Amino acid sequence: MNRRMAIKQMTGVASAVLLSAASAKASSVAENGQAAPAAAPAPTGPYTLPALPYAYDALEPYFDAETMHLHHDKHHQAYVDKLNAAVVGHPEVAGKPVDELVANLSAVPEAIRKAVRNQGGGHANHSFWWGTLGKGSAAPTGELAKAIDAKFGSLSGFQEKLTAEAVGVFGSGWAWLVSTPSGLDIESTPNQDSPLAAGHKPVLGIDVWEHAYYLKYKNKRPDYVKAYFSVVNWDAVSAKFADSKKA
Ligand code: MN3
Repeated sequence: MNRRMAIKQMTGVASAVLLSAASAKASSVAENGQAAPAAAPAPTGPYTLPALPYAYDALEPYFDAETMHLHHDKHHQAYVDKLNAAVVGHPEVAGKPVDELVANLSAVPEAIRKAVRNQGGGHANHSFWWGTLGKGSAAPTGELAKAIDAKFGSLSGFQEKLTAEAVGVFGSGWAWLVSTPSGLDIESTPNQDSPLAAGHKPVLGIDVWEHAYYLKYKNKRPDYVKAYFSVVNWDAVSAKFADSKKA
């Protein structure tokens, strides 16, 4: 093969590649006027993002609407999307409620256990959390009010202890009030670990990931934790405690 022939052949290959790429694009566009997706679409289930049970600005000025949009629509959605991607090909896992998965991680196949712990934990924790927030209820009621007084002396005693726990979390995580077989307790979990993994039922929690507060409170986590106590839906939290005592 002389040099001219070699160049002609290479040019021909290059042209053929370009042509086939162009015709593939043309044919995928021709069907419905839209470009075909490059790969299989991301799964949209079985787990889904629950709607916020109030408006995005319902917790202003304590939790700002922009943070609520990002936190719910982007961060929580990402946990759901990644959990759905993780359980593809694992129907024995995908059929279970997410709380059940994070409560019993050892039953999850090892290949996807870390993803379920992190993404499933994120989905479980946030799904719990949105329902415990709201304005307009000033204090716990019923059995929870009694249990908090018995354990922490008073509501303010409880708030002091939970604040210390939340401010003390190193890096990303959560501080919780949990219901355990031996009563109420305060604890924290790193990352998106759920108290359910230890057999503890969350009654109330504070998300101390920076995505929960950085837009409004910057590096001042104590200010955010203080604001959190103005958006606790004590009626919902009291109901969570009552539920935790059942079964
Ligand atoms: Mn969060």
